[in-house]
This record gives sequence, structure tokens and C-alpha cells, in this order.
Amino acid sequence: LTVNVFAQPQQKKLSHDEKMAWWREAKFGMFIHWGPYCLYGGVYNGFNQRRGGAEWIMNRCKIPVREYRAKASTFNPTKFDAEKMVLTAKNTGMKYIIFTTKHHDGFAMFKSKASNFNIVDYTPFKRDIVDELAKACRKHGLKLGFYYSQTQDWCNPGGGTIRKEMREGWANPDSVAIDQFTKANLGGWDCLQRSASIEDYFKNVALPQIKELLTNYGDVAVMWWDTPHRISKEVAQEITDELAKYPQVITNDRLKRPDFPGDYKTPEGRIPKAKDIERVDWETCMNIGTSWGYKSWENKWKDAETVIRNLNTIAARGGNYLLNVGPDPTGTIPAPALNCLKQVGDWMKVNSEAIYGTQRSEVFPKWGECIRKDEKKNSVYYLSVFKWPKDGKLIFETPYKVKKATLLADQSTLKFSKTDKGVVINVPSQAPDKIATIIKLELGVKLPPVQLI
Ligand code: H79
Repeated sequence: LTVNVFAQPQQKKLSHDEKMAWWREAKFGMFIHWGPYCLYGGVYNGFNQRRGGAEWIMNRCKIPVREYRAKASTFNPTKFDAEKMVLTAKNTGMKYIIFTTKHHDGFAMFKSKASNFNIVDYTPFKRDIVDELAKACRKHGLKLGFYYSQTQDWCNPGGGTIRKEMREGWANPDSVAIDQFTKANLGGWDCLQRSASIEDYFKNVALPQIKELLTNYGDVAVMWWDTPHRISKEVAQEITDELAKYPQVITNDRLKRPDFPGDYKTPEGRIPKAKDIERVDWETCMNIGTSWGYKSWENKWKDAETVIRNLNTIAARGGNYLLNVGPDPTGTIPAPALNCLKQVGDWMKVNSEAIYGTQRSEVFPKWGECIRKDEKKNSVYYLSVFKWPKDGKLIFETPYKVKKATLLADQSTLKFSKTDKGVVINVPSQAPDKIATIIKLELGVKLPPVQLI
């Protein structure tokens, strides 16, 4: 790896609000689950994997370590194009990417000195995917964050959550089976640290890899930990101390619960109910299909209507939306997902000002969502209409004075009047956008700030 001039840690301490500023502005990101599990595509020995995401196949189908590693050694995603992937996210209106640098299978998608079970040293592909993504993100102005499974590594005895069948032929840490495999396949070189305990694993693999991620790829936007169990307070503290050298790094809440809450909460696959919303930063991560990792037999893709309305609902409740895709073994995002993202991008081209830099409105109209944005002097409500009124009159109950109403679809000004029911806006008879039409209401006041805790 070449020396990276961007890699110098920032010394300036940032306040929590300063650190969170870009993230709160961004609202919409792409989650990418990609690793050697995609080679199975949710199928093992001719059977479809039953439960869990396809990235869990090694565990769910009890695949022995040796077999899984042999499979991983064939990973050769020749169609992978970091710039294309980053531009897909950018054209969808996404402002950041969270990439699985190492999932529970223990395979690193980056060059690592701590374990040769990585994309550069262990596969014919030999390219550092994290490095290519980091460069492409920097070039196209997206932030890049790293998902890193800090508590699990199914290919390492110290790594945790290993079912006994997975250890077949590899029963104890001193077994030579792995070395024989690596010798045969990798010309004798094996720097895999076979850790005897979880403590060893942290010392030998996890901490060194976390340091590699923090120093080798320029500024890291987010560290996205997963599965906050089996980790001692001491180790979590050690990671936290390391992170303190990089004050710009935002972390999620999955390092260790409940002692290390991080900077934001991560509801998984669901949007918190309006009445349950706490005054904290949060991000819903969700699949575009039904699996995080690539599933060759996926048959339930979300449509653009679902994704766009979710994005609007999440924005109205003050959250971020992290939408996941799982590239296939060639390095390509499946076509149904790309098709959906394209439609979301088309919607964003017209309406993104109703999403970026917005916050919770705490107003819940029956026909859709109300998203708030504070401008210098006045506040704005973006009304996101899912159910278009049949009589051409949209009723919005608000105590505030409305100065102007604009239809974002064509930038036309809409007439409105104040009645005892609320503001009544005259709208076209047909919905300009059947999924979500945005009406921008400029208020005569600046609303009091929403205080997060
Ligand atoms: O990366 C994705 C998941 O693989 C990961 N988090 C998201 C972002 C994740 N790791 N653990 N879990 C989620 C929770 C695990 C739940 C389990 Fe199961 C229930 C493990 C075994 C039973 C789900 C169902 C996974 C396998 C079957």
C-alpha cells in the first residue's frame, strides 16, 4: 500500500454537534454487504438457506472453516468498479456509504497484515476493495464508513459464534489443517493468527485491523460496529481510546451495549413508530431485498414506492435511511435493485431539498408526512403527500402563518387560504407524483430549535 497523505489524524477536537453535522445533513446512505459469502448466493449443496441473511450462510449451513476458506480463495469479482458503485449511490441521492470491511466470516475486504484471510492476500483478485472505494468516494464527494464485526470471526477459533460443525478438521487452535490448506493454495505463506481466546483475537486481529482501517484509507466517516456482545468493557474502552485519535469518526451504538452508546442508534429493518421516537440521532438500516448479503434466489425486492415513502417517513421522524444492497460474485449490484435505485434517484432529483438537512417536524398529517427544515430566517414544512386529495384541496392543520406554497414537481406557486380547519391548499386534480408529491410551505416564523439529547 502506498503512503496515504490523507491519513494523518485530525488533531482538532470536535464538539458532538460539529462531528454530527454532515451526517445530519446527509439523511440517506448506501449500506453495502459484500464478502465471499456472495459466492454461495444463499445456496449450499443445492439447498436454499432457510433463515437469516445470506451473509450468515457459513453459520446457518454449518460449513466447515476449511471449506469456506477454500471457497473464499476463489473470490474474483472481475466486474467490480468502485467508481461505478459510488456513482450509483450518488445518482440515487445518497451522501454516504457504509461498507462491510469484515463481516462475521472474518474475511477482510482490505489488505491486512493481521490476517492473510483478506481480499489481497487470499484471492486471485488481489485488489484492495476498501482502498478503491475510499478513492472513488473521495473523488465523487461521498463519505465512506466502515462496517466492522468486532466480536465475531467464524474462521478463527477466538472469533466467536462458531458452531461445532464449522470446526470440523480444525478442532483446536493448534490444528495444522488450515496451514496445509494455505500452503497448498497460497505458496506456503500464512500469517493467519489463530487466536485461542476472544482476548487473543482482539489483540491479534481485531484491534490491528481497526487500526489499519483508521490509518490506511484517509478520513473515516463512520465506524459501524455490529453485534455488541462478547466484548469486555476493557476491550471496548481500548477501541474507544484508539478512536479518540480520530475526532471526526462517528460511531454507531453497537460496540458494547449499554456502556458504549456511540453517536447514534441503529434500528434494524424497521422505522421507529412516531410515538416512540426519542430525541436522539438514529439511522434505520434496511434491505432493498430480504437479505443483507447477495441471495441468488431473491424474489422480494422493494419497489421504488416503498423506498421513497420510507425515506420520507424517516426524514419526517428525524432519522437517516441506510439502504442496503448486496453485490453478486462478479461485483455487480443485482438489476432489480439498480432499477429501484434509479427511480429513487429520479425522485430525488426533483425533491431532494425536502430530505437533506431536514429534521423531525413532530407533525403527523393523515395523507402523508411533514418534514421540517430551518432556514436562516424562517422554517419550512415540506408536505410529502402520499394520498392525493380527490377534491383538489389539501388540508394542513398548523398554528403557523404560511407565506408561500410551492409544488416542487414544477416549481409552480399554489394558492391557499386559511380556514378554521387549517391551511387549505389548492392543488392540481391529479397527483404530479403518484409516490410522493412535495409541497413546500414557507412559514412566517422560525420554529424553536429541536433539542436532541
Ligand atoms: O450485517 C447484518 C447482519 O448479518 C448482522 N447485522 C446486520 C446489519 C447481524 N448479526 N447478527 N444479527 C444481525 C442478529 C442475529 C440474529 C440471529 Fe440468526 C438469530 C442469529 C442466529 C439466529 C438471523 C437469523 C441470522 C441467522 C438466523
